[in-house]
Amino acid sequence: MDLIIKGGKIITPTDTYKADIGVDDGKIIAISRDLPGSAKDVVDASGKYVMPGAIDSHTHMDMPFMGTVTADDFESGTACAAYGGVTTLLDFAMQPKDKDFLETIKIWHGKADPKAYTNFGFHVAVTNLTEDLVKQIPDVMKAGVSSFKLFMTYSKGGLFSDDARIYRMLEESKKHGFLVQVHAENDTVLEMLKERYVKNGNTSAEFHAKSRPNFVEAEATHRALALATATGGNLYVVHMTCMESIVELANAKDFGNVYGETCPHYLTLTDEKYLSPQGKRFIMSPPLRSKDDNAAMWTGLGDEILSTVATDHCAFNDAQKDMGKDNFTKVPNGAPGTETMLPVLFSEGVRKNKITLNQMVKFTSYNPSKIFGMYPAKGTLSVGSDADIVIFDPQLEMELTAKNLHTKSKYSPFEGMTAKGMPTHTFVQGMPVLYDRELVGKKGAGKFVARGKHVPL
Ligand code: DUC
Ligand code: ZN
Ligand code: ZN
Repeated sequence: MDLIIKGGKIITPTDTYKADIGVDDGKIIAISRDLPGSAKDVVDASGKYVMPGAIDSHTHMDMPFMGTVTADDFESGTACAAYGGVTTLLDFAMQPKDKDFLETIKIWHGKADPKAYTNFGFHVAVTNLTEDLVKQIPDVMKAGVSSFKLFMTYSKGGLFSDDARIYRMLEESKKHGFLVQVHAENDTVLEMLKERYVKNGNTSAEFHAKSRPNFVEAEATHRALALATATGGNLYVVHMTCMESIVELANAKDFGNVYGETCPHYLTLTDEKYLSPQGKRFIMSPPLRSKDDNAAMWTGLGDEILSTVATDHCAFNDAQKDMGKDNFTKVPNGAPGTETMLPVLFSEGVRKNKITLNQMVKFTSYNPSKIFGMYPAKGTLSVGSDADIVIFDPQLEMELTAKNLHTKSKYSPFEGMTAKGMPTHTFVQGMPVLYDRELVGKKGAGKFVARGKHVPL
């Protein structure tokens, strides 16, 4: 055997038990109490949790956006992932307006294949849907990409898709078994509000949030859900942030195959951050909300109205954020997060009894593996599955601050928070990538995950 992980507590969505895990040739080959035999490496996991590696199903590495390019590429971004116990990330391959989907995927392979420490897959972020491109979808699925995101906003940045295009993709999703993701915000209303604030000289970071209030998100969420119900398509609403949107999702779940995601920052941070001298660092879309909205998101998870947590890792450094020094509309939107996802969820969610440890695994591994077509190779610890494994020390404390983290943004939105509970080891298909908190993996060793059809939960 290549590896035995001994004496840990195994955590799955449904079970918690003590057992050893045997790994050979990248796969889990045995799970049992006091596993007999020897291995090239034996890791003592006593006192720790052994969990399926996390899947961060929402990242933006090396992506051109708002006049710049995100600060983390697939080298630094997947290093962050490994430090955070993330074994697979699903990144948005942003379609250049003059390229088709297959060309877009090729561009993203060029960015990721030589650099990744962890496994990775792609969604296509659609910016220019035509009927010719719709015909290409079966070939895109053959290339291992089975999810497509459409933006209901960013008309100014050229990313916007209208309702008819979303409807068409939902129709096709039912036919072919892929997933349609939407970034849900009402574009014309928020653009009008932005313009009004700027015209009146209200250009500081707080007006980013004020120009994108809850109803802007909830209305677009409602519209996307209505289109999913009407078509019978497969819909996944990314980065949900507020109570009103959760209510829309809860109502629609009885009628359609619909899913919602939230992110650690929408669970733990509020719009007060925009008033701090570092307010620009928190400019992301949708924006941070209120304490009540944080609470609603935890309830949405606890009650399993939401299905996943992912990070929307979209890192920019301070110099990039300063592109909008005098005007919030020019600040590149986004924040880093993949390294801190499990520590924040564990410290703020599991420790504070808002979700269970088994639910944490469900939202960050099992559910995304099913929804995004990777189950049972990923998302579980069972014999025959890929040995994507994280060993997590619930007692290990770390301050979530730039000097301890690895994003090229050189700050964390959770700056000042101390997490209690950190990954110590991350194995990707049996390969040690993080070992005793040391990055030991090889750049370029991470593999593309060719995904299958969406599997309804
Ligand atoms: N929101 C962000 O904050 N960044 C990237 C794209 C997005 O939708
Ligand atoms: Zn988005
Ligand atoms: Zn995003």
